[in-house]
Amino acid sequence: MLRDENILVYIDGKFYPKEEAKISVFDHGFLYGDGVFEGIRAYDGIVFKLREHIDRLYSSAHAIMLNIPLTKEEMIEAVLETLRRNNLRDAYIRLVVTRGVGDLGLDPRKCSKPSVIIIAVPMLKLYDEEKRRKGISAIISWIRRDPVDATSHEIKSLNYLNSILAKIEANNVGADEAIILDTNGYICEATGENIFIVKDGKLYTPPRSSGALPGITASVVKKIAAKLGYEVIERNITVTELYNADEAFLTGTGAEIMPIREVNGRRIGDGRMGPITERILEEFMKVVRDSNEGISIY
Ligand code: PXG
Repeated sequence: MLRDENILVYIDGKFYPKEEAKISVFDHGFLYGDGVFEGIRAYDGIVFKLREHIDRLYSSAHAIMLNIPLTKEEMIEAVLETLRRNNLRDAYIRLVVTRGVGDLGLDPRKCSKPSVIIIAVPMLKLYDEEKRRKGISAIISWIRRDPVDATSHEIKSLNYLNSILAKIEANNVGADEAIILDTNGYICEATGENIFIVKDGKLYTPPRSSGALPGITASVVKKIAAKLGYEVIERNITVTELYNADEAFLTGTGAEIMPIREVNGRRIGDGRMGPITERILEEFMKVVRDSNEGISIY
């Protein structure tokens, strides 16, 4: 098993041992959070939905007028090469593109060369398996999601303070997660996961206009639900609807599918993983290992 301190990090076409993998303090990714990223997983030698993650990375970059110095095909190859160099089959991959080195003013025109960074580690475990069965506790954060006409989370940028502030509130009261509302007070998403509720056999999830990131896991879950015969409805969801849902769960690359057992002290459904969540999770764990759903490393 690869030890964490032995990992090789890709920076701008070269590989560096972890200790030497560094970027400039003048990089605007560091100074201003000016850049974009993706979190990707590989399961048993297959990078799950790699093409979709690369497409989203380039869409985020396009929205902030950042020209990634690699073609999509070259970027895919760089991700695969990073996994090969690290001998990984199961991995969590963090792909970051920063605006690059500039001066101490925020004008991105001063940054001539974006940097591409690829970090791959054996596997990120956000929650243990007991949490998976029992579900997580959540609070509703006071901080609202940046709306679509602000620093929208439709762009997966390096600006995550909006989510971090919500996470701090969850940490302060010992909750596992924070649910963030949109500017109109409807449910938006969690700090790094999309949200679904189940009511009377149907699934509901907030629309894109809430400012949530269009999640790749969420789109897979929508397809699985349809295949299993459950209707999925995208519409505004109120806090009261969440409290009274039969089931609720989060989706994300890191969290995969995570049931919610409690929100602000209100028990959700039976207070453990519900039957529809369980069926979707079971199917999801098959899909992530399907070679048609990703790109082979070796
Ligand atoms: N919303 C936000 C704000 C996210 O950052 C998702 C939803 C889920 O999207 P995907 O495409 O992954 O289904 C994300 C994804 C972490 C971590 O370290 C966060 C994400 C992905 C992986 C790890 O907390 N965010």
